[in-house]
Amino acid sequence: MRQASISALLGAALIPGVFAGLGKWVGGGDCPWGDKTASNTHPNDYPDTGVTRYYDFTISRATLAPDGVQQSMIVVNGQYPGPLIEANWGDWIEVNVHNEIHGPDDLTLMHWHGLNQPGTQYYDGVSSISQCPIVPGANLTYRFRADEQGSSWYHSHYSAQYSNGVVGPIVIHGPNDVNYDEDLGPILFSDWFHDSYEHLVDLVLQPTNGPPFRPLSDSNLVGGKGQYPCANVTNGAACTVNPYASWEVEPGKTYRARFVNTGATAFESISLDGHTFTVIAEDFVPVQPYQTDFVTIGVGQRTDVIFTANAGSGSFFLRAFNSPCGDTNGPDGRGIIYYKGTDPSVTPTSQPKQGTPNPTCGNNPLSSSVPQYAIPAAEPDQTITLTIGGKPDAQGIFRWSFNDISFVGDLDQPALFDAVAGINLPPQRNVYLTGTAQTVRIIVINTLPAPHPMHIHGHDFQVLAEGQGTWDGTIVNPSNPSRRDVHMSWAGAENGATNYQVIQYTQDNPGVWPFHCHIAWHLSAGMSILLLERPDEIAKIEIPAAVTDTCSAYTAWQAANPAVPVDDGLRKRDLAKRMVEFMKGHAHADKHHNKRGYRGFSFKDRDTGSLGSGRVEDNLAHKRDEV
Ligand SMILES: *[C@@H]1O[C@H](CO)[C@@H](O)[C@H](O)[C@H]1NC(C)=O
Ligand SMILES: *[C@@H]1O[C@H](CO)[C@@H](O)[C@H](O)[C@H]1NC(C)=O
Ligand SMILES: [Cu+2]
Repeated sequence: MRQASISALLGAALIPGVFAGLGKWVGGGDCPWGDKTASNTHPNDYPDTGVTRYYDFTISRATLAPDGVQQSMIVVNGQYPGPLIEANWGDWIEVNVHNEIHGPDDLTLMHWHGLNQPGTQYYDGVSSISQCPIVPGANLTYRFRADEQGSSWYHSHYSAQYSNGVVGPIVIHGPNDVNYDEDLGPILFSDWFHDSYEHLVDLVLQPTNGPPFRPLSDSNLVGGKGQYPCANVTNGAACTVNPYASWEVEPGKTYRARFVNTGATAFESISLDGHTFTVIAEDFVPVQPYQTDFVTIGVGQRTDVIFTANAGSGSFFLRAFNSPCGDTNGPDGRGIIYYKGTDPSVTPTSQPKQGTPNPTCGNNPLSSSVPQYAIPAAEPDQTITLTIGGKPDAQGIFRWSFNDISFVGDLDQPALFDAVAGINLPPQRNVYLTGTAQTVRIIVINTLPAPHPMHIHGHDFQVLAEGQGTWDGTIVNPSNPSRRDVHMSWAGAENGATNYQVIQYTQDNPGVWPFHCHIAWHLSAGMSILLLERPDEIAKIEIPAAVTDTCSAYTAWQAANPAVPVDDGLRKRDLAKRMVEFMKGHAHADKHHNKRGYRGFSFKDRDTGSLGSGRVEDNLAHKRDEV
């Protein structure tokens, strides 16, 4: 009886972080992709299923406790992580996104990470680029193709809003030439902050006159859950010890697990005690299976693995370690894989895998990443060299840049709208005209110590090379290089040394596409360029009225709500004061823990409103020295 009630407690209905196992495809009938296999089908050759999958999302505030500490969040359909979007390769997906963020009101919109939006860029859901934000009380229906297949996520692409919970998993079923018995579904990994995104962005964008402020996360969540040490709670928030997310396995079976990094800054090293992973997909690309004890994913990256339940019985920690590359007080994330018949509420005694240090914060070696469908590296028609930079601006605010330009968007003038109208984009959009080039190569040079998960919209890229020093032109696996949509640009360049990353993509999707760092704070501080692909064809894009209407609604809303500060591109302006009142309203006072603040930020401090210099000094104590 005890066991039954525990598994009921841990069931999908009560713990949305844990998904029930998935089928091989959605719906019954014949295999929706017919005889297409991963190795015989070009990734653009998606089936035409004629099916649309409908979803209805309401974005609202909620008080939840992912790591046991109650806090105010912004979530999809009342849950964290948000509901699973599940479709078959080639289906259409239609999601009606309702902004019901009130008390206080906030803007939102939704991005479908890794899907390429062929012909539908206006549904890419990126503020200042593909639409205006959805205003409170309004809604927008996105309709796009499941043009790639595998594992991914959706998230708000408005400021750093997703770091407060506006995320959820996507599974697109399609061919993978590696067999397995069961699909455990998506397992989301995320660093976690007990603080509002507005406040965090404010801190990041305070004048430091030096290196950037780097907020430390409080926890590392596995499957949307973590165990924050309640004794450390200092702001009076209620805290309980959450059960870890857990998944049941049966001896002898092989399982597919879909790891997704939905964090703000985390770099996750994932391992399963007592078991070895076989990697079968990276981002949306099925790869030749390779074995590893550790899977590494930066923000936005996904790795699908299979593992065989060959340990007989017992329970084992699924570990995610966000260190040394993450800025965190809580690097140690855990979930539990337990064999049928084992009580998942009993703490495993399993021992961690021994790993080798990864000081560059790099992904697994490029040489082991070989797509199942081979595409050779073509000669590029255009090569862009981007040097990552960063320095304080005239106000002393640290700005990230590519080739010395820090991206600034305009919320009420999406870049796509200008591009369709043939209006030249201003210099601060950091536009690279790639025109009709077939193949564009981008060499990213990192002269600074911070690692960056570099993400492209509208495409997968090939990763040709990475390393320290200067690229000598050697391509790793030139007949079939790694492909994905996020790749880590290494940390560790010091003393004038540089690291490089070489990627290239095929221009098969006209549009104005961001190529950006996926660390939320870096993007807020300008770390993006725009690729202007086939402008003549962009001019033919017909943006649906519902999308252009987001701008008139947004302009009207802003005029009617002049006191509500908003994001001026990708970053939030000056919201801390208002959030003080808001967070106070949500602090569930606990007599035992009512003295101090979040990680040293007390409500008393916040009551001073402006981020005065004393505050800044205190906060800066949390940063490390390098950028
Ligand atoms: C808003 O949602 C309603 C249904 O709730 C729907 O009829 C309408 O088309 C949606 N509007 C947009 C712009 O998507
Ligand atoms: C909790 O507090 C202890 C003692 O100050 C500290 O060592 C630890 O890092 C804290 N843990 C977190 C997750 O903040
Ligand atoms: Cu970055």
